[in-house]
Amino acid sequence: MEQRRRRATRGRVAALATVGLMLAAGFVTGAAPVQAADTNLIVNGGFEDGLASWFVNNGNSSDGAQLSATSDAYSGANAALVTSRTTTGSGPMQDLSGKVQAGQAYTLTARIKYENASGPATKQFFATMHYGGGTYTNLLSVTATKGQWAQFNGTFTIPAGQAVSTARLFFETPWTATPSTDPDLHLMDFKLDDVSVVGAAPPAPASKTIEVVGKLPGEHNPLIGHKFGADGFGFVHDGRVYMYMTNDTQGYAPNPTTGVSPGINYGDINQITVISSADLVNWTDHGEIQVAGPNGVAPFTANSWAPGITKKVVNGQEKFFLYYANGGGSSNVITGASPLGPWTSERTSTLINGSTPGAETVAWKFDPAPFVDDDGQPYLYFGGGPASTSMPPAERFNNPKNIRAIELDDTMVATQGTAAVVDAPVAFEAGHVFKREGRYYFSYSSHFGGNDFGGSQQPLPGYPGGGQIGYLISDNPMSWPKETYAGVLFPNQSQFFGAGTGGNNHQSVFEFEGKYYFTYHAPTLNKRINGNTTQGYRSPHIQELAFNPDGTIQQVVGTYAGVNQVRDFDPYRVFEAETFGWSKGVATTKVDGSSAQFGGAAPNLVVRDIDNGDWTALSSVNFGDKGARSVTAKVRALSAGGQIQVRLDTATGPVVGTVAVDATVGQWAEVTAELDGVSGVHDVYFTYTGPAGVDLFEIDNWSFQAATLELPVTVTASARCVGGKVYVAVQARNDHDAPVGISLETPYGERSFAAVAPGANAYQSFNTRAVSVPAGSATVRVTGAVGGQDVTTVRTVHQPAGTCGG
Ligand SMILES: [Ca+2]
Ligand SMILES: [Ca+2]
Ligand SMILES: [Ca+2]
Repeated sequence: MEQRRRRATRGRVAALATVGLMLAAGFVTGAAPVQAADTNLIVNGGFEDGLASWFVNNGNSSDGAQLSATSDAYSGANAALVTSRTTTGSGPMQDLSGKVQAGQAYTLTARIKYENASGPATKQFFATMHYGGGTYTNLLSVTATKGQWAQFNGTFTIPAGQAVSTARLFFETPWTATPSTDPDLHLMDFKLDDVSVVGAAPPAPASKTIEVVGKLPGEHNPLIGHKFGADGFGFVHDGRVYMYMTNDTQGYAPNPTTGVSPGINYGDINQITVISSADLVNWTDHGEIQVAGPNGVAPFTANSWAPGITKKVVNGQEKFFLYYANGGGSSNVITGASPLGPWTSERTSTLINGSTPGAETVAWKFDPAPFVDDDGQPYLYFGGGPASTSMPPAERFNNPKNIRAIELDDTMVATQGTAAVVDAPVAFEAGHVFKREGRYYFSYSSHFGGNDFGGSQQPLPGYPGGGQIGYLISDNPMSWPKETYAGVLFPNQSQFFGAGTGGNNHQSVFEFEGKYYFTYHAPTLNKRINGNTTQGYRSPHIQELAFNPDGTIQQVVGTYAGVNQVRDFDPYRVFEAETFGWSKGVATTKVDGSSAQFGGAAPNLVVRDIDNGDWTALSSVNFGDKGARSVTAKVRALSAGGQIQVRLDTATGPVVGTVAVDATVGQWAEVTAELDGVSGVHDVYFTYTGPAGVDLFEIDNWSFQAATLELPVTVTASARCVGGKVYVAVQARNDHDAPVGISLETPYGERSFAAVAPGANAYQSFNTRAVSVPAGSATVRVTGAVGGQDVTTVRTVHQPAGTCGG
């Protein structure tokens, strides 16, 4: 079928191939149209880096060949040699997807040679583009003489209507259905060198920036509005909550015209997104961990879904273990020196797979969730997917026995013993365990029925419906019979967020400062972008989790309001600009160097794509009674004339300061503005203005500077003669509204007063034991509290000269 379509395509492009022939033969003079930004789109066209970026065309399953480097080069040290060709299309290929554009003209050059002794005296070769499916177009042709390098040299224009999302260039001999009947004529070896395709530079990748306000001011769900994140796993360490998430933004590709992305493709995802917060409303974006894929921490894995993390002291060192699903087939773990890395792989193969004892019949060996018990014993919960077909349909539906519990050994990167069945009713995926008051809670997501689960079946009374979060309570982390089932703790998210928000879910539970919290996902940001027609891009949410006196869980209600802010935000320090409660129109990107706030091991991001009218905001910032004197931003100007307005409470609230981003364009610099009238607790909006249509600047971090706190005091000093000796007297009146400590210090002695009442004086007359003293100074040190903050004010007072007699 594909071959037939392919043959038809050949016919339509015969004329173009002829033009190519004429160009190659030199009948047409004059250079191809040259554009200012012309670029060679081919990587390693001279094969001087061996076969890097080249592979054998595999557009049809019958295509196949051996590709190797040869020193018989047209130029340089290397060329490519293709042998053992199984079809006429079996030849060297390079992927130009995303580089070539419809309607553009390109100049193609290449050198080709064949020399098989039994081959024909001359042979035609094609340069061909595979546009995906059965669509092939011959671009250029050349007829080579045996044993001599021939040259492709001509232009081709990609038709304006051609879809180019797949565009793979390869070299071949003219098509015939059964080349094996005359391999000397059709399947000869050939060599290739000096390939170039020159034309318009590749288009910039379409913007992924989310332009809508995805998290509405005042609301706390979804946690972030500038990117997606699914399967969130909440983890508490050192006073912060970290959320590790499947990077749903990785394959998000909104059409530049319609703004609508194709539906999510989990196969695109090999990164884990990390955010953290100390207050559960203002979240810091720590970017993505490149977990899997050729450049990943664990390159022997291809995907990184549904992370779970825990920490343990191993060989005296606290380490962080991040587990993830390598697609549906296996699970793995990487090791962090901190919750933010750096990350390494202690394994060279997956942790959970078909040879894990007790997991052989688990269809999907994914969704690994770690749990370390109070006694230090670690466990891993994993698994899901269709149940064994050997089960009766009703059992297959209600008790699929598709999830497992297994012990980890002390290394945390290997299992020990045999996995035990978790008999969670209607189970599908997303197992997770936490412990409360000596009992273990296993939660999970239920399946959606259908043929994989026994066809048309009904859940047993009390069992979950599709896509709900159920839970079990057990006294033993390895024992989960169906009798431990305790109910549904969260219905499907579409019950709360409406049309377009259904689908799968994945939960976790964490305890933070005495309260329990429940994490789940919902495509609410996707819904704010596209309305009720969502494409499956999920966002993290958190709700508080409450328990009944008997330890059962009160069913969670999903809301946009989310959870209360745990504490006010402290502005008097350097904090990352990629921290915000709400935002509009911005994106973030990782930059070289470490985080000013989180230290050398932590990645650093900057806020980018800042246009006129964009903003970021912080929730409940506490400036204290005395307030802030100034704000400083580390910025990189990208155009002249950018400004940052600091506003209170809303994006259109009063401007309390304006930062002129007047640093040299392209260089990082600190810019500061004085602030006026900023005290107490406020939401803070940084609103960005400047020339329209250009990126204004990037921001790395912020800091606010507190107004200097002083204790008010009135000080005097005098000298007089008493009984033939000079006495120096120092007095300090407490003008503060609360008692203060005062010390009076002179060269002739010191005296301290512990608690001087408001309006009262500290006074001491020091005997100098001299008949005459020169002028000098006395020091008055006042200690007290202003707005709950300890303050010391030091004043120096002039002490006049004094003399007796004379
Ligand atoms: Ca070469
Ligand atoms: Ca923007
Ligand atoms: Ca930063």
